[in-house]
Amino acid sequence: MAIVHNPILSGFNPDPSIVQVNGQYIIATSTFEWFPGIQLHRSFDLVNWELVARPLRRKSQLDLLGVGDSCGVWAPCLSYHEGVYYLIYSNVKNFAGVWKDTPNYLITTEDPFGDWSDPIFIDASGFDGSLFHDDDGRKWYLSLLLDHREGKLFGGIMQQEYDPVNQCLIGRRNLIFSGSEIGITEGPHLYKHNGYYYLMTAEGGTEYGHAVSIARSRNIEGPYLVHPENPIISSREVPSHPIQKAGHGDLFQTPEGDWLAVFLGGRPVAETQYCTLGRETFIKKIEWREGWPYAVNGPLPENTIEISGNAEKGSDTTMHTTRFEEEHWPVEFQTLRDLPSEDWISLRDRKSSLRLTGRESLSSLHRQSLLARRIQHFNVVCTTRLQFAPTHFQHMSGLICYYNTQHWHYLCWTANDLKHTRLEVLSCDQGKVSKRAKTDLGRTASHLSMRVRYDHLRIQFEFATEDGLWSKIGPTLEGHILSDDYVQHASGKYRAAFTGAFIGLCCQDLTGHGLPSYFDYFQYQGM
Ligand code: 6LW
Repeated sequence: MAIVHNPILSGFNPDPSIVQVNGQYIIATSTFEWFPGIQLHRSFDLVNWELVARPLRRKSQLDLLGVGDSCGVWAPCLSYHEGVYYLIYSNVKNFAGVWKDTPNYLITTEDPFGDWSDPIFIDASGFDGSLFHDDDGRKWYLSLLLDHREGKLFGGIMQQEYDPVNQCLIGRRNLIFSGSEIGITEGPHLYKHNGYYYLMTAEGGTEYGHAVSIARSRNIEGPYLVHPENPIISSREVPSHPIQKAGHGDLFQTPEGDWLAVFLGGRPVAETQYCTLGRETFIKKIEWREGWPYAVNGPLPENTIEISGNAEKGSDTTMHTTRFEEEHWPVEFQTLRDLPSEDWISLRDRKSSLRLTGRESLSSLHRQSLLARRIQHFNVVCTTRLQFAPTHFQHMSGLICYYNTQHWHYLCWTANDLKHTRLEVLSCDQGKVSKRAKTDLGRTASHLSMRVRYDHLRIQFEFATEDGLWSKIGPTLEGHILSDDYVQHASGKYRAAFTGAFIGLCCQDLTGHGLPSYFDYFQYQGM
Protein backbone atom coordinates (compact mmCIF):
# COMPACT_ATOMS: atom_id res chain seq x y z
CA MET A 1 0.00 0.00 0.00
CA ALA A 2 1.12 3.60 -0.57
CA ILE A 3 0.38 6.50 1.77
CA VAL A 4 -0.81 9.81 0.30
CA HIS A 5 -0.26 12.81 2.61
CA ASN A 6 -2.78 15.68 2.52
CA PRO A 7 -2.68 18.36 1.31
CA ILE A 8 -1.23 16.97 -1.91
CA LEU A 9 -0.73 20.59 -3.09
CA SER A 10 0.19 22.83 -0.14
CA GLY A 11 -0.22 26.59 -0.08
CA PHE A 12 -2.58 28.65 -2.22
CA ASN A 13 -3.81 25.95 -4.70
CA PRO A 14 -7.65 26.13 -4.72
CA ASP A 15 -10.42 24.83 -6.97
CA PRO A 16 -8.54 21.71 -8.21
CA SER A 17 -9.59 20.11 -11.52
CA ILE A 18 -7.90 16.80 -12.42
CA VAL A 19 -7.41 14.46 -15.38
CA GLN A 20 -5.71 11.05 -15.56
CA VAL A 21 -4.24 10.25 -18.98
CA ASN A 22 -2.22 7.02 -19.47
CA GLY A 23 -1.30 6.97 -15.77
CA GLN A 24 -0.22 10.63 -15.59
CA TYR A 25 -2.33 12.79 -13.25
CA ILE A 26 -2.54 16.54 -13.88
CA ILE A 27 -4.26 19.03 -11.55
CA ALA A 28 -5.14 22.59 -12.58
CA THR A 29 -5.69 25.19 -9.82
CA SER A 30 -6.76 28.86 -9.69
CA THR A 31 -4.21 31.70 -9.74
CA PHE A 32 -6.41 34.88 -9.60
CA GLU A 33 -4.34 38.07 -10.12
CA TRP A 34 -1.01 36.21 -10.22
CA PHE A 35 0.74 35.70 -13.57
CA PRO A 36 1.22 33.34 -15.45
CA GLY A 37 -2.26 31.93 -15.05
CA ILE A 38 -3.37 28.47 -13.84
CA GLN A 39 -0.95 26.14 -11.99
CA LEU A 40 -0.50 22.62 -13.47
CA HIS A 41 0.88 20.03 -11.04
CA ARG A 42 1.78 16.51 -12.25
CA SER A 43 2.04 13.11 -10.53
CA PHE A 44 2.49 9.50 -11.67
CA ASP A 45 1.59 7.92 -8.31
CA LEU A 46 -0.73 10.42 -6.45
CA VAL A 47 1.93 10.48 -3.70
CA ASN A 48 4.51 12.82 -5.24
CA TRP A 49 3.45 16.00 -7.02
CA GLU A 50 5.48 18.66 -8.84
CA LEU A 51 4.55 22.09 -10.16
CA VAL A 52 5.35 21.83 -13.87
CA ALA A 53 3.79 24.69 -15.82
CA ARG A 54 1.33 27.54 -16.06
CA PRO A 55 -0.52 27.59 -19.43
CA LEU A 56 -1.68 31.22 -19.53
CA ARG A 57 1.62 32.87 -20.46
CA ARG A 58 0.57 35.32 -23.18
CA LYS A 59 -1.39 38.58 -22.89
CA SER A 60 -3.65 37.21 -25.63
CA GLN A 61 -4.57 34.39 -23.21
CA LEU A 62 -4.79 36.44 -20.03
CA ASP A 63 -4.98 40.22 -19.53
CA LEU A 64 -4.92 40.89 -15.78
CA LEU A 65 -4.03 44.59 -15.82
CA GLY A 66 -6.44 46.47 -13.57
CA VAL A 67 -8.33 43.44 -12.22
CA GLY A 68 -9.26 43.80 -8.57
CA ASP A 69 -7.66 41.91 -5.68
CA SER A 70 -8.79 38.23 -5.79
CA CYS A 71 -10.14 38.69 -9.30
CA GLY A 72 -8.52 37.21 -12.45
CA VAL A 73 -8.36 33.44 -12.98
CA TRP A 74 -11.02 31.59 -10.98
CA ALA A 75 -11.65 27.83 -10.95
CA PRO A 76 -10.22 26.29 -14.14
CA CYS A 77 -11.77 23.11 -15.56
CA LEU A 78 -9.22 20.71 -17.07
CA SER A 79 -10.55 17.90 -19.29
CA TYR A 80 -9.19 15.45 -21.88
CA HIS A 81 -10.85 13.86 -24.88
CA GLU A 82 -9.37 11.89 -27.78
CA GLY A 83 -5.84 13.28 -27.56
CA VAL A 84 -6.75 16.89 -26.80
CA TYR A 85 -6.54 18.68 -23.43
CA TYR A 86 -9.15 21.37 -22.78
CA LEU A 87 -8.96 24.19 -20.21
CA ILE A 88 -11.92 26.41 -19.41
CA TYR A 89 -11.16 29.40 -17.16
CA SER A 90 -12.87 32.55 -15.92
CA ASN A 91 -11.03 35.90 -15.98
CA VAL A 92 -13.12 37.69 -13.35
CA LYS A 93 -12.84 41.43 -13.98
CA ASN A 94 -14.45 42.61 -10.75
CA PHE A 95 -16.32 41.14 -7.81
CA ALA A 96 -17.03 44.28 -5.81
CA GLY A 97 -20.42 45.40 -7.10
CA VAL A 98 -23.77 43.81 -7.85
CA TRP A 99 -22.43 42.75 -11.29
CA LYS A 100 -19.27 40.67 -11.54
CA ASP A 101 -18.13 40.62 -15.22
CA THR A 102 -16.92 37.02 -15.57
CA PRO A 103 -15.86 36.10 -19.13
CA ASN A 104 -15.07 32.41 -19.60
CA TYR A 105 -12.57 31.14 -22.19
CA LEU A 106 -11.47 27.81 -23.70
CA ILE A 107 -7.90 26.91 -24.68
CA THR A 108 -6.68 23.57 -26.01
CA THR A 109 -3.44 21.66 -26.59
CA GLU A 110 -2.05 18.20 -27.26
CA ASP A 111 0.88 18.87 -24.89
CA PRO A 112 -0.37 20.24 -21.54
CA PHE A 113 3.13 21.34 -20.46
CA GLY A 114 3.86 23.05 -23.79
CA ASP A 115 2.04 25.86 -25.58
CA TRP A 116 -1.72 26.20 -25.40
CA SER A 117 -3.95 27.82 -28.03
CA ASP A 118 -5.21 31.36 -27.96
CA PRO A 119 -8.52 31.58 -26.12
CA ILE A 120 -12.00 31.12 -27.53
CA PHE A 121 -14.57 33.26 -25.75
CA ILE A 122 -17.39 31.02 -24.53
CA ASP A 123 -19.79 32.98 -22.27
CA ALA A 124 -19.86 35.54 -19.44
CA SER A 125 -23.08 34.60 -17.60
CA GLY A 126 -21.20 33.44 -14.51
CA PHE A 127 -17.90 32.00 -13.23
CA ASP A 128 -16.76 28.34 -12.78
CA GLY A 129 -17.11 27.38 -16.44
CA SER A 130 -16.79 23.62 -17.09
CA LEU A 131 -16.75 21.33 -20.15
CA PHE A 132 -18.16 17.79 -20.38
CA HIS A 133 -17.45 15.41 -23.28
CA ASP A 134 -20.39 13.02 -23.69
CA ASP A 135 -19.87 9.56 -25.15
CA ASP A 136 -22.10 10.46 -28.12
CA GLY A 137 -19.47 13.00 -29.25
CA ARG A 138 -21.40 16.06 -28.08
CA LYS A 139 -19.77 18.57 -25.71
CA TRP A 140 -21.59 20.50 -23.00
CA TYR A 141 -20.59 23.78 -21.28
CA LEU A 142 -21.74 24.40 -17.71
CA SER A 143 -21.28 27.32 -15.32
CA LEU A 144 -23.09 28.96 -12.48
CA LEU A 145 -25.59 31.65 -13.52
CA LEU A 146 -24.97 34.98 -11.77
CA ASP A 147 -28.38 36.47 -10.98
CA HIS A 148 -28.14 40.07 -9.73
CA ARG A 149 -31.89 40.53 -9.37
CA GLU A 150 -33.49 41.07 -5.96
CA GLY A 151 -30.18 40.65 -4.11
CA LYS A 152 -29.61 37.10 -5.41
CA LEU A 153 -26.19 36.05 -6.69
CA PHE A 154 -26.14 32.31 -7.21
CA GLY A 155 -28.77 31.60 -9.87
CA GLY A 156 -28.14 27.84 -10.27
CA ILE A 157 -26.14 25.73 -12.75
CA MET A 158 -26.71 26.46 -16.42
CA GLN A 159 -25.87 24.14 -19.32
CA GLN A 160 -25.60 24.59 -23.07
CA GLU A 161 -24.09 22.51 -25.88
CA TYR A 162 -20.67 23.58 -27.21
CA ASP A 163 -19.97 23.26 -30.94
CA PRO A 164 -16.21 22.58 -31.34
CA VAL A 165 -16.32 23.08 -35.10
CA ASN A 166 -17.83 26.57 -35.00
CA GLN A 167 -16.31 27.19 -31.54
CA CYS A 168 -19.47 28.56 -29.97
CA LEU A 169 -22.42 27.60 -27.78
CA ILE A 170 -25.45 26.29 -29.66
CA GLY A 171 -28.99 25.23 -28.87
CA ARG A 172 -31.09 25.93 -25.81
CA ARG A 173 -29.54 27.14 -22.54
CA ASN A 174 -30.94 25.08 -19.69
CA LEU A 175 -30.95 25.72 -15.96
CA ILE A 176 -30.31 22.11 -14.91
CA PHE A 177 -29.80 22.40 -11.14
CA SER A 178 -30.86 25.02 -8.62
CA GLY A 179 -28.78 23.43 -5.83
CA SER A 180 -29.38 21.34 -2.74
CA GLU A 181 -30.67 22.86 0.48
CA ILE A 182 -27.08 23.89 1.25
CA GLY A 183 -27.24 26.52 -1.52
CA ILE A 184 -24.51 28.84 -2.88
CA THR A 185 -24.17 26.38 -5.74
CA GLU A 186 -21.06 26.75 -7.96
CA GLY A 187 -18.10 24.78 -9.36
CA PRO A 188 -20.08 22.34 -11.59
CA HIS A 189 -18.44 19.20 -13.03
CA LEU A 190 -20.39 16.56 -14.97
CA TYR A 191 -19.58 12.81 -15.22
CA LYS A 192 -21.27 9.80 -16.83
CA HIS A 193 -21.21 6.43 -15.00
CA ASN A 194 -23.34 3.32 -15.27
CA GLY A 195 -26.01 5.09 -17.33
CA TYR A 196 -26.38 8.10 -15.05
CA TYR A 197 -25.12 11.68 -15.41
CA TYR A 198 -23.59 12.86 -12.11
CA LEU A 199 -23.36 16.59 -11.39
CA MET A 200 -20.79 17.55 -8.75
CA THR A 201 -20.96 21.11 -7.36
CA ALA A 202 -19.34 23.24 -4.68
CA GLU A 203 -21.92 24.49 -2.19
CA GLY A 204 -22.06 26.43 1.07
CA GLY A 205 -19.57 29.09 0.03
CA THR A 206 -15.81 28.61 0.00
CA GLU A 207 -15.34 29.30 3.70
CA TYR A 208 -16.29 27.21 6.74
CA GLY A 209 -19.66 26.11 5.33
CA HIS A 210 -18.13 24.63 2.18
CA ALA A 211 -19.17 21.25 0.78
CA VAL A 212 -18.84 18.85 -2.16
CA SER A 213 -22.37 18.07 -3.32
CA ILE A 214 -23.53 15.62 -5.97
CA ALA A 215 -26.78 14.89 -7.81
CA ARG A 216 -27.69 12.51 -10.66
CA SER A 217 -30.06 12.15 -13.63
CA ARG A 218 -30.70 9.70 -16.46
CA ASN A 219 -31.01 12.74 -18.75
CA ILE A 220 -28.11 15.18 -19.22
CA GLU A 221 -30.56 18.08 -19.10
CA GLY A 222 -31.99 16.84 -15.80
CA PRO A 223 -33.88 16.87 -13.54
CA TYR A 224 -31.06 16.08 -11.08
CA LEU A 225 -31.82 14.26 -7.83
CA VAL A 226 -29.58 15.16 -4.87
CA HIS A 227 -27.52 12.41 -3.20
CA PRO A 228 -29.43 10.81 -0.28
CA GLU A 229 -26.50 11.56 2.08
CA ASN A 230 -25.35 14.87 0.60
CA PRO A 231 -22.76 16.41 0.97
CA ILE A 232 -20.27 13.60 0.27
CA ILE A 233 -17.21 15.62 1.41
CA SER A 234 -17.32 18.46 3.95
CA SER A 235 -16.17 19.53 7.41
CA ARG A 236 -19.01 22.06 7.83
CA GLU A 237 -20.62 19.95 10.58
CA VAL A 238 -17.35 19.54 12.57
CA PRO A 239 -15.81 23.01 13.24
CA SER A 240 -13.10 21.40 15.41
CA HIS A 241 -11.75 19.30 12.53
CA PRO A 242 -8.16 20.35 11.61
CA ILE A 243 -9.03 20.51 7.88
CA GLN A 244 -11.82 22.97 7.14
CA LYS A 245 -13.48 24.59 4.10
CA ALA A 246 -13.62 21.22 2.25
CA GLY A 247 -15.41 21.75 -1.03
CA HIS A 248 -15.10 22.38 -4.77
CA GLY A 249 -14.31 18.81 -5.77
CA ASP A 250 -13.53 16.87 -8.95
CA LEU A 251 -13.91 13.09 -9.42
CA PHE A 252 -11.40 10.91 -11.31
CA GLN A 253 -10.38 7.28 -11.82
CA THR A 254 -6.97 5.62 -11.64
CA PRO A 255 -5.85 3.41 -14.56
CA GLU A 256 -6.85 0.46 -12.34
CA GLY A 257 -10.41 1.85 -12.10
CA ASP A 258 -10.31 3.12 -8.50
CA TRP A 259 -12.31 6.31 -7.89
CA LEU A 260 -11.01 9.33 -5.95
CA ALA A 261 -11.87 13.02 -5.54
CA VAL A 262 -9.63 16.07 -5.21
CA PHE A 263 -11.07 19.10 -3.44
CA LEU A 264 -9.95 22.27 -1.70
CA GLY A 265 -9.51 22.70 2.04
CA GLY A 266 -7.95 25.06 4.58
CA ARG A 267 -5.87 24.33 7.69
CA PRO A 268 -6.57 26.96 10.40
CA VAL A 269 -3.59 27.79 12.62
CA ALA A 270 -4.38 26.13 15.99
CA GLU A 271 -7.10 27.86 18.07
CA THR A 272 -7.75 30.45 15.35
CA GLN A 273 -9.87 30.77 12.22
CA TYR A 274 -6.89 31.86 10.11
CA CYS A 275 -5.72 29.60 7.26
CA THR A 276 -2.45 31.40 6.50
CA LEU A 277 -1.54 28.89 3.77
CA GLY A 278 -4.75 29.69 1.88
CA ARG A 279 -7.00 27.08 0.31
CA GLU A 280 -4.97 23.95 -0.56
CA THR A 281 -5.69 20.77 -2.55
CA PHE A 282 -6.66 17.57 -0.74
CA ILE A 283 -7.67 14.06 -1.87
CA LYS A 284 -10.06 11.33 -0.68
CA LYS A 285 -11.03 7.84 -1.90
CA ILE A 286 -14.51 7.30 -3.32
CA GLU A 287 -16.62 4.12 -3.38
CA TRP A 288 -19.90 3.45 -5.17
CA ARG A 289 -22.98 2.09 -3.34
CA GLU A 290 -26.40 1.64 -4.97
CA GLY A 291 -25.47 3.96 -7.81
CA TRP A 292 -24.14 6.73 -5.59
CA PRO A 293 -20.53 7.84 -4.83
CA TYR A 294 -19.54 7.94 -1.15
CA ALA A 295 -16.29 9.23 0.37
CA VAL A 296 -14.43 6.35 2.03
CA ASN A 297 -14.29 6.81 5.86
CA GLY A 298 -17.05 9.46 5.70
CA PRO A 299 -17.20 13.08 4.48
CA LEU A 300 -14.38 14.52 6.65
CA PRO A 301 -11.02 15.27 4.95
CA GLU A 302 -8.20 12.99 6.16
CA ASN A 303 -4.53 13.74 6.87
CA THR A 304 -3.52 10.60 4.92
CA ILE A 305 -5.19 8.04 2.70
CA GLU A 306 -3.97 4.57 1.67
CA ILE A 307 -3.93 3.64 -2.01
CA SER A 308 -2.67 0.64 -3.95
CA GLY A 309 0.90 0.70 -5.15
CA ASN A 310 4.26 1.08 -3.40
CA ALA A 311 5.18 4.70 -4.09
CA GLU A 312 6.98 6.53 -1.30
CA LYS A 313 6.89 10.27 -0.64
CA GLY A 314 10.09 11.89 -1.84
CA SER A 315 12.10 14.09 0.52
CA ASP A 316 10.19 17.33 0.98
CA THR A 317 13.15 19.50 -0.05
CA THR A 318 12.21 22.56 1.87
CA MET A 319 15.35 24.61 1.17
CA HIS A 320 15.25 26.30 -2.24
CA THR A 321 18.03 28.78 -3.03
CA THR A 322 17.56 30.68 -6.27
CA ARG A 323 20.80 32.35 -7.36
CA PHE A 324 19.38 34.11 -10.43
CA GLU A 325 22.10 32.66 -12.67
CA GLU A 326 19.73 30.76 -14.92
CA GLU A 327 17.94 31.93 -18.00
CA HIS A 328 14.70 32.07 -16.00
CA TRP A 329 13.58 32.15 -12.38
CA PRO A 330 12.14 28.92 -10.90
CA VAL A 331 8.56 27.96 -11.69
CA GLU A 332 7.43 28.69 -8.10
CA PHE A 333 7.69 32.45 -8.74
CA GLN A 334 4.89 34.60 -10.15
CA THR A 335 4.48 38.25 -11.01
CA LEU A 336 1.49 40.42 -10.11
CA ARG A 337 -0.96 41.08 -12.97
CA ASP A 338 1.81 42.04 -15.40
CA LEU A 339 3.74 39.88 -17.86
CA PRO A 340 7.49 39.78 -17.22
CA SER A 341 9.40 41.85 -19.81
CA GLU A 342 12.98 43.07 -20.09
CA ASP A 343 11.94 46.65 -19.45
CA TRP A 344 11.12 45.89 -15.82
CA ILE A 345 12.53 42.44 -14.88
CA SER A 346 15.70 40.90 -16.20
CA LEU A 347 18.20 38.12 -15.54
CA ARG A 348 20.41 39.26 -18.41
CA ASP A 349 21.19 42.80 -17.31
CA ARG A 350 23.88 41.89 -14.78
CA LYS A 351 25.58 38.49 -14.28
CA SER A 352 24.02 36.35 -11.54
CA SER A 353 21.49 38.91 -10.46
CA LEU A 354 17.87 39.79 -10.97
CA ARG A 355 17.09 43.36 -11.91
CA LEU A 356 13.76 44.83 -10.86
CA THR A 357 13.11 48.30 -12.30
CA GLY A 358 11.22 50.50 -9.86
CA ARG A 359 7.66 51.11 -11.04
CA GLU A 360 4.24 51.62 -9.49
CA SER A 361 3.28 51.53 -5.82
CA LEU A 362 2.09 48.57 -3.77
CA SER A 363 -1.45 49.97 -4.18
CA SER A 364 -1.34 49.67 -7.96
CA LEU A 365 -3.63 47.25 -9.81
CA HIS A 366 -1.51 47.66 -12.93
CA ARG A 367 2.31 47.60 -13.16
CA GLN A 368 4.02 46.61 -9.93
CA SER A 369 7.61 45.34 -10.07
CA LEU A 370 7.09 42.39 -7.77
CA LEU A 371 8.23 38.75 -8.03
CA ALA A 372 7.08 36.37 -5.30
CA ARG A 373 6.20 32.77 -4.41
CA ARG A 374 3.37 31.41 -2.28
CA ILE A 375 4.27 30.16 1.19
CA GLN A 376 3.73 26.41 1.50
CA HIS A 377 4.82 25.77 5.10
CA PHE A 378 3.53 27.14 8.40
CA ASN A 379 7.08 28.08 9.39
CA VAL A 380 9.14 29.77 6.69
CA VAL A 381 12.42 31.71 6.56
CA CYS A 382 13.21 33.69 3.40
CA THR A 383 16.47 35.53 2.75
CA THR A 384 17.78 37.78 0.01
CA ARG A 385 20.64 40.19 -0.72
CA LEU A 386 20.21 43.28 -2.85
CA GLN A 387 22.08 46.24 -4.23
CA PHE A 388 20.09 49.50 -4.50
CA ALA A 389 20.98 53.22 -4.63
CA PRO A 390 17.97 55.21 -3.44
CA THR A 391 18.41 58.98 -3.18
CA HIS A 392 14.81 59.91 -2.37
CA PHE A 393 11.97 58.66 -0.16
CA GLN A 394 10.06 57.76 -3.33
CA HIS A 395 12.70 55.12 -4.13
CA MET A 396 11.92 51.80 -2.36
CA SER A 397 12.95 48.17 -2.69
CA GLY A 398 13.15 45.08 -0.52
CA LEU A 399 11.53 41.94 0.88
CA ILE A 400 7.75 41.68 1.20
CA CYS A 401 5.13 39.38 2.75
CA TYR A 402 2.17 40.07 0.45
CA TYR A 403 -1.51 39.09 0.37
CA ASN A 404 -3.02 41.89 -1.75
CA THR A 405 -2.77 45.65 -2.34
CA GLN A 406 -4.42 46.25 1.06
CA HIS A 407 -2.60 43.70 3.22
CA TRP A 408 1.20 43.26 3.39
CA HIS A 409 4.36 43.68 5.54
CA TYR A 410 7.43 45.21 3.85
CA LEU A 411 11.12 45.54 4.81
CA CYS A 412 11.83 48.57 2.67
CA TRP A 413 15.20 50.10 1.71
CA THR A 414 14.73 53.81 0.96
CA ALA A 415 16.62 57.09 1.58
CA ASN A 416 16.42 59.79 4.24
CA ASP A 417 16.65 63.51 3.50
CA LEU A 418 20.48 63.29 3.62
CA LYS A 419 20.21 60.66 0.86
CA HIS A 420 21.62 58.10 3.32
CA THR A 421 20.32 54.56 3.59
CA ARG A 422 17.12 54.28 5.58
CA LEU A 423 15.44 50.96 6.41
CA GLU A 424 11.74 50.98 7.24
CA VAL A 425 9.30 48.26 8.27
CA LEU A 426 5.94 49.14 6.75
CA SER A 427 2.64 47.34 7.26
CA CYS A 428 -0.64 47.68 5.38
CA ASP A 429 -3.83 46.47 7.07
CA GLN A 430 -7.17 47.08 5.32
CA GLY A 431 -5.39 49.61 3.12
CA LYS A 432 -3.99 51.68 6.03
CA VAL A 433 -0.18 51.93 5.88
CA SER A 434 1.79 52.28 9.13
CA LYS A 435 5.51 52.62 9.77
CA ARG A 436 6.45 49.94 12.32
CA ALA A 437 10.16 50.75 12.56
CA LYS A 438 12.90 52.79 10.88
CA THR A 439 16.67 52.95 11.14
CA ASP A 440 19.14 55.27 9.41
CA LEU A 441 22.44 53.58 8.59
CA GLY A 442 24.23 56.89 8.64
CA ARG A 443 25.76 56.32 5.22
CA THR A 444 24.95 54.89 1.84
CA ALA A 445 25.19 51.13 1.91
CA SER A 446 25.99 49.40 -1.38
CA HIS A 447 24.43 46.01 -0.47
CA LEU A 448 22.01 44.85 2.21
CA SER A 449 20.88 41.37 3.20
CA MET A 450 17.27 40.92 4.33
CA ARG A 451 15.48 38.04 6.04
CA VAL A 452 11.94 37.33 7.18
CA ARG A 453 10.73 34.63 9.57
CA TYR A 454 7.02 33.82 9.04
CA ASP A 455 6.21 31.41 11.88
CA HIS A 456 2.47 30.62 11.91
CA LEU A 457 0.93 33.96 12.94
CA ARG A 458 4.16 35.84 13.73
CA ILE A 459 6.39 37.69 11.27
CA GLN A 460 9.85 39.11 12.09
CA PHE A 461 12.17 41.00 9.75
CA GLU A 462 16.00 41.07 10.06
CA PHE A 463 18.78 42.79 8.10
CA ALA A 464 22.56 42.70 7.74
CA THR A 465 24.98 45.20 6.20
CA GLU A 466 28.22 44.17 4.50
CA ASP A 467 29.65 43.17 7.90
CA GLY A 468 27.27 40.22 7.80
CA LEU A 469 25.95 40.81 11.32
CA TRP A 470 22.20 40.17 11.45
CA SER A 471 19.92 42.45 13.49
CA LYS A 472 16.19 42.25 14.10
CA ILE A 473 14.25 45.28 12.90
CA GLY A 474 10.77 46.17 14.00
CA PRO A 475 8.30 44.37 16.25
CA THR A 476 6.73 40.94 15.74
CA LEU A 477 4.19 41.56 12.97
CA GLU A 478 0.69 40.13 12.54
CA GLY A 479 0.87 37.10 10.23
CA HIS A 480 -2.90 36.50 10.34
CA ILE A 481 -3.70 39.63 8.30
CA LEU A 482 -2.32 37.80 5.24
CA SER A 483 -5.12 35.21 5.26
CA ASP A 484 -8.41 34.95 3.32
CA ASP A 485 -10.26 34.71 6.63
CA TYR A 486 -8.94 38.01 7.99
CA VAL A 487 -9.28 39.97 4.73
CA GLN A 488 -12.84 38.72 4.10
CA HIS A 489 -14.19 39.93 7.45
CA ALA A 490 -11.77 42.49 8.99
CA SER A 491 -13.57 45.57 7.71
CA GLY A 492 -16.96 44.37 8.93
CA LYS A 493 -18.21 44.25 5.30
CA TYR A 494 -17.44 40.99 3.45
CA ARG A 495 -14.67 41.38 0.90
CA ALA A 496 -13.77 38.79 -1.76
CA ALA A 497 -10.46 37.24 -0.69
CA PHE A 498 -9.52 33.90 -2.18
CA THR A 499 -5.76 33.85 -2.62
CA GLY A 500 -2.92 33.30 -0.15
CA ALA A 501 0.26 34.67 1.43
CA PHE A 502 3.31 35.24 -0.79
CA ILE A 503 6.90 36.21 0.05
CA GLY A 504 9.01 37.97 -2.54
CA LEU A 505 11.00 40.86 -3.93
CA CYS A 506 9.76 44.25 -5.11
CA CYS A 507 10.92 47.71 -6.22
CA GLN A 508 9.03 50.98 -6.48
CA ASP A 509 10.18 54.27 -8.05
CA LEU A 510 7.28 56.66 -7.52
CA THR A 511 9.09 59.39 -9.49
CA GLY A 512 8.42 57.26 -12.55
CA HIS A 513 12.05 57.28 -13.67
CA GLY A 514 12.74 53.59 -13.14
CA LEU A 515 15.50 53.31 -10.52
CA PRO A 516 16.59 49.64 -10.55
CA SER A 517 17.47 47.26 -7.73
CA TYR A 518 19.56 44.09 -8.17
CA PHE A 519 18.98 40.90 -6.18
CA ASP A 520 21.75 38.27 -5.88
CA TYR A 521 19.62 35.40 -4.59
CA PHE A 522 16.36 34.39 -2.91
CA GLN A 523 16.29 31.54 -0.40
CA TYR A 524 13.07 29.84 0.79
CA GLN A 525 13.29 27.50 3.76
CA GLY A 526 10.11 25.75 4.89
CA MET A 527 9.86 23.84 8.18
C1 6LW B 1 -14.52 29.53 -7.13
C2 6LW B 1 -15.74 28.91 -6.57
C3 6LW B 1 -15.25 28.73 -5.18
O1 6LW B 1 -14.70 30.07 -8.39
O2 6LW B 1 -14.46 29.82 -4.87
O3 6LW B 1 -14.56 27.17 -3.70
C4 6LW B 1 -14.27 30.57 -6.07
N1 6LW B 1 -15.45 27.68 -4.51
O4 6LW B 1 -16.12 27.68 -7.14
C5 6LW B 1 -12.90 31.17 -6.12
O5 6LW B 1 -11.94 30.20 -5.76
